[in-house]
Formats: sequence, structure tokens, C-alpha cells
Amino acid sequence: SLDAIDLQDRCELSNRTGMDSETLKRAFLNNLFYVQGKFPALATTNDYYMALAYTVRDRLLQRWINTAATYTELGSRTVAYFSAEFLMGPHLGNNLINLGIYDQVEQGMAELGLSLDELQEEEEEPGLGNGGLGRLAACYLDSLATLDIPSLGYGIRYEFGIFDQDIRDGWQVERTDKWLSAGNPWEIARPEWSVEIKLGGHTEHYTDDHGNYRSRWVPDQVVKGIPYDTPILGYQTNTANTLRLWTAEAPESFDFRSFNSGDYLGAVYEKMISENISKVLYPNDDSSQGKQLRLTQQFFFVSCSLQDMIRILHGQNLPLENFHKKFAVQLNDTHPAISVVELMRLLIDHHQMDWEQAWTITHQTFAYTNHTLLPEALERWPIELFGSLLPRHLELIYEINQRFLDEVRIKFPDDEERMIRMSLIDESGERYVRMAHLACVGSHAINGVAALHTELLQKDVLRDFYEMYPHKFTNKTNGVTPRRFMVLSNSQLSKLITSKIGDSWIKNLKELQQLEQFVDDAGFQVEWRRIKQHSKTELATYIQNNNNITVDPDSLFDIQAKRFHEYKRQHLSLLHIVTLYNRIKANPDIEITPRTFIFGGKAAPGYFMAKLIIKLINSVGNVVNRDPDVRGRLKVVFLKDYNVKLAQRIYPAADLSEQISTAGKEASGTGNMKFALNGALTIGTLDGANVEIREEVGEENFFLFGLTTEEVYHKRAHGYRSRDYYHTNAELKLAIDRIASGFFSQGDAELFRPLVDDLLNQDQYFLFADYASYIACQDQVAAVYKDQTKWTRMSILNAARMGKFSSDRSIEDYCRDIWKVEPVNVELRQC
Ligand code: CR1
Repeated sequence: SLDAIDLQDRCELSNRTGMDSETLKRAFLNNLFYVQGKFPALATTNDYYMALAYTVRDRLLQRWINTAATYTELGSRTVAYFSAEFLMGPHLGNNLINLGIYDQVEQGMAELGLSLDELQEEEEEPGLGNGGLGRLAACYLDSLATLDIPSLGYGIRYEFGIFDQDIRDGWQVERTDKWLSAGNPWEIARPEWSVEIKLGGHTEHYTDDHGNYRSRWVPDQVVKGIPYDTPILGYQTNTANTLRLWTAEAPESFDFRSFNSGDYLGAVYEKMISENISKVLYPNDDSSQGKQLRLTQQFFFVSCSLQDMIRILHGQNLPLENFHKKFAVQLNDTHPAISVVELMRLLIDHHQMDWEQAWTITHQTFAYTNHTLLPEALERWPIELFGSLLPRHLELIYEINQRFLDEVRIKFPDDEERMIRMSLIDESGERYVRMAHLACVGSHAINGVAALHTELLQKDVLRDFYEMYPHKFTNKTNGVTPRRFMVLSNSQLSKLITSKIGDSWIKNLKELQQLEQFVDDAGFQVEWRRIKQHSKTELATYIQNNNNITVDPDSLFDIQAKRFHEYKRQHLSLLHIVTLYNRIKANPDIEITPRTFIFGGKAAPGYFMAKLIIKLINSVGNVVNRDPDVRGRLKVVFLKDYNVKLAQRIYPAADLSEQISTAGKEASGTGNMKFALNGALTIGTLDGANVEIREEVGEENFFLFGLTTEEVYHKRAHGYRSRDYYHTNAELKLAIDRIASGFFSQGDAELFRPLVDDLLNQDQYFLFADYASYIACQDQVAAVYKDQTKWTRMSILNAARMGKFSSDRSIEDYCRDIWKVEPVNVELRQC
């Protein structure tokens, strides 16, 4: 135990790389003493967590330094993943898994009387993302490192990540996320690599000594970007890549000037304004707000990163002309699209390169991933706002546009309409810069994130660009990392799988296919079911403790966990719940498959309808969970503050995964993959990656319902009237009437009126059109669940056939088709 180890002993421990249980234990106590300055009697759980984190970090550092040294020596071609969001989730558990020391550490901690689970719980997760897009970036960093691909993640070190969600009286309440307040043991600041960023001001034009016409940017504000590095270790490899996030500060020189002029408060104000840039993550998923601070954030991290890359290039004695040979930059949506112009500016204005060469380098450097078809998410910036913040960039955009439109004119003569549609500038009313167009023109590759999504991009949203540059387009179906979302979060299932087929599935997920040989093995089925039951029981305990609701682990766990958005249709699931409830009220003895409906997810703070849907879930839950007629057969649970940590508890416990977006709206989805990998069956539409999941697992193992994308388009074009469905479907009418009457809101018939009115009069997302098909499909789900052998069989087949959806496969596709980059082996040397 802790007390048994002599204080004197602890001071003498210094081994920072050993991985055996004894060495780890001693290093841990050493860190408690020297880093936290504590001994066991005074230590808090946080002290223990920090001591363990530093113990793990020491073991990462050796790999990290070796990796950097190897890349520097070899001048390796490197992927730079530019993303405004990295939703990393807790580092501790993942690093233990990837180092291969999870079990040793768990045992070592237990010997000291500590629980590794509790220590992991202590970590405040870095929630520097909203949802799928940010989490995808995190999965991709894991796969890049695991596949030994030299890479850097570049983004923003938001002081406040995605808000913490509280529920009060059934409503979402936002609280600021103070993830840095207890310190962050995983990052290292690198102030020596700070860079300066210009903002605002005007441009000047002059002729240089060689008689060349040149431009320069005279900003009215300069801020400093300071990089903070976090090591990203691959699974069972020596490769540890870097996530480099930028913090904004005021440069000393500026403070100084104001200070000398006596304007002390002015100087401090300047500092405050600068620091605002990296203060907070915009909490909108799939929508753009068009705020100046957001554009500033985008430019800030992009300019910092490109300057950093030029420094690295010079550091390896490579000429600037080789920029695109040294780096492949992936633009994660249009958020970093301004980098196309910033790289042009750096090459032309700072390094005197001519336009043609600068453009060749630039467009060979960048590739663009589109993540959404929703029009409200396509970023555009009013010209005024853009020009006042980035005057030089606006000039460059005009020049890029002119040359681009000349190309369009040559390829499509006499097609004025096309030129207007494709221009980088939207001139239909107030003038805007169209960031997706900029990304398309400035990149050599463009991709969607699922087969259907890429097809729709080509046919619809980016059709003109597809016709112009068909060779640029490819599909790259999303994937998820099996390390975090199986090995770490579902250790029992992982161990069962490994006991049957060995552990190479963890790096080669296609090998899960071998599980098919056990699908009819009764013993294996029993084990499979026992583990699912175990995870459900654990989630039930969590629900009991957090929501004070008792749920039955034998009931069907029906889960929808994702951001709240009308297109994702959490309220369609609600209509199903109300329908089941109505059936019970009409006939209390009706035979019904017991179900626990679990929801998790945040709504954008300004998205009224999404927040109203959360309120409705809680209101329906309050009635259904207490009604004696229900006899506990239905439970509705809203789990607050859905984040990566909670997601890791949820996936293993799901029987049914709700993937019920309106066809043509969800670009891919990635939760759908994590659920199925953990053996949940999917009820879903033919949307996003659902299409490919169904193809892989087999249509007989997937609960399909709803309109297809084409049917939705067709209905919309021919005047969809949701009210007709309401009048012709008695169960639907009853469900809507119950909600509208105030039955779930203590008689208040006004509360949910905006939602009900919208569904009756608009129903943009075709809930009513899909209702009957959804209910029929859910009835079938309930019937199959009663046959546990059949269900288990389907569950095993789902997991066994998910190999395609590893983020390793996605990254291999990007490496081969877009980045043209090869793995680099890192040898461990003594540092
Ligand atoms: C999409 O909505 C997709 C992720 C990751 C989201 C989701 O379907 O799985 O991206 N898009 O590709 C998004 O956040 C800003 O757009």
C-alpha cells in the first residue's frame, strides 16, 4: 500500500521509461512527490490523477522525441491536418491502451489502493469540438500515428471548449467548460516557436528594387500565436505525432508602445482583445454564424500554422519551392479554407515568388473535405467584414477569381449563368466571399465523407465544380478508431474477441470477420449477451445515480446520442415513444417489449427548436416514467452533458442505435459506426454512411425505414403537405394531439406549440411522411428482440462486419489517393 513505501525511497526513484508494474508504481509515487508536492495522506484524487498522467507522459516523451528526430533527419513528407475542432476526449486511458500498459497500471494502482477507473474519471476532457467533425479529426490523428504516417494536427487551443450542459426543469442550460483550470499535463508550451499574426488595416502597393510591382499589408493589429503541443501516440508503435494548438496573446512590443505613451489601460485592453481570439469554441454544429471573431479565429490558426510549416521547412534546409513536396494539407471543412489565400500571400508578398509558381505550390498543397450538404452550414463572409479584417486577402481573392473565371469561360464559353454561380464572390444581393468555392478552386482534391454524400455533392451542391474538375473528386468514407471505441471503452467485448481470433483485429479491423464462424456457437452467444448485459447494468447504475430513474437492464436499450438538430429527428423517436404510450393507455394490458429510451446530446445555445425538443423529451419522460399504467415497461432518460467520456459508456450498452435523419441530410454520421461496432443493431434511413453500413452488415441485419433521398426531393418538388399524413394516420394524429393538448406540460398547450405548428405546416424534415414506416419498423424491432438468439446473432454479425469503418481504412485511402505519403518507421533510441 501507499503507506508501506518509505518517503526516503520515493525520493530516489528516477526511472522514467520502464513499463513493468513495479517501475510504474514507483515512478507514480515519485511524481506525486516531486510534481504534485504531496504525500499520500494529503493527496487528493486530482493529485493522484496528475501523478499518473505525468508517469504516462514520461513514457510518451521518449517516443515523441525519437519520432521528431527521425522525421527531421529524414525530412519526411508530412500530413498537416487543419481543423478548427479536435474533440480529443480524455487522454489518460487512451495513452495507456496505446502504450500497452493499461492492465499493469490498473493492477499497480490497485496495489496502492487506488482505482484506475476513478483516476480516469478525474480527467477533464478536452472538448475542443462540437460533434462529428471534431471527433473525426481526433480519430484521424489516432490512425495517422498508428499507421506511422508523419503528421501534425493544427488547430486552436480554445480556453473554453464546448459548453457543459445542465438540465434544469427539463431545459438545457449552458455552463462554461473550464477544462484547463486544474492544469493540463498532456501539453507542452513552445513559446520559442511563437509567430506574429496581422489583422485589419490596409494594403500598399509599391515597386521593388528590381522594378517589380508589389503589395504589402499594413495591419492595424498584431497578435502573437503561441503553440502548445500534445503528443499523439499510435497503438503499439513508437510513432508519437503532434497536435499543435495555438493560443493568442498580445505581443509585448504592442503593450510596450501603449505603456510608454502612458496608456496603461489601453495596453491591457489591447492584450484582452488579442486573447479573445482563442477564448471560446463557437458552439454551432452544422451551421455558420458569420461573426467577425469566428473569421479571426480561422485566419489566426491558419496563418500561425503555415508560418510554422515554413519554419520547419527552413529548419530542414528545404527550399520554399518544395513546400507542397514536404507537406500535404487537409482542410477539415471550409473553416481553414482561408489558408489557400494566406499561403499565396506568404509566398508572393513575403518570399517574392511569382504568381504562377505560388499558385502551383498552393493548389498542390491543399485538399478539401466537405462535411455537410446543409445550406445553413456553407460558410460565406460579407465582403465588408472580410475586407476590413483581411484587406490583402480580399485583393488576392479577386485576382484568384479573375483567373479562375477565365478558365471557366474557356471550358464553358457563353455560359454567363455558370460564371455567376461559380464565382468566388456571391453578387446576388449583399456581396459575400464563398468559402466552399475558394476551397474547391485552391485544392487539388475534394472529397465527401460517405458514398451517398459524395454523390450528392457531385450532383447538387458542388455540381458546377464537378463538371469543371471531375478529376478532383473522390469519396472518403469516414471511420472511427477501434482503440478508443472498443479496446478502451468495451474491454470485456474486446477481450472476448481477442480470445477467439487473436488481437490483430485492433490494427486490422477487417479481421473481425473471423467472428462469423462463432455466430451459431451457443457458448459464444451466451458470452456475447452476458457482456452486453454487463454494460447495460453499468449504464443503468449511471442512470440511477445521475437521473434518479430506475431502468431495467433486461429492457431493450434504444439510444440516440448525437447533437440535437431537426434534421437528425430526435423528435421522430419521441413520436414513437408517445405512440407506444398511447397504445398502453388505450389498453393497459397490451403486450409490449419493454424499452428504455436513452437520449444524449447538446443543442446549439441559440437553436430554439432543438432546445424545445430536449424539453419535450424530458416532459414526456416525466409523465411516462411515473404513469402506473406503464408498469415500468417504458422508460425515457435524457443523459445530460453528452461528451466523449459519456459516449464511451453509452456505445457498449446499446441494443438499438437510432440513425434516423431525413435521407440526404446527414453527410455520414460516425456514431452509427461506433454503435454497430459495439454490437448494437441499427434502425436507420438510407442516409450518410448508413447506406454503406447496411451494405456491409447485410440488409437482413439492419432495420431500414423511410423515404430515399430521391423520394424526398420528389415530394418536396411536388408540394409536400404534412397535414395530410396527420389526417390519415390515427396513431400519428393521437400522438400529435396529446403533445399539443398540454398533456405532457401540465396542461400548458402553448409550450410545444411552435414544434407542433412547424410539423403540421412545414415539416421540412419529413417526419410525418416517414412516421408510418418508422413505427412499423420499430414494431418489427420489438418482435425480433423477443427472440434473443436471433437478436444476438444479428448483433455478432453487425460487429463482425464493421471492418470497413475503421479510421485506419479511411486514413489509408487518404494517404494513397490524396496525400501520397508513406509510413516512416521510428526506432527507439536512448535520449
Ligand atoms: C456531419 O454532419 C459527419 C461529420 C464528420 C458533420 C456528419 O454527418 O459524420 O461531419 N458535419 O464528417 C459538420 O459538422 C460542419 O459540418
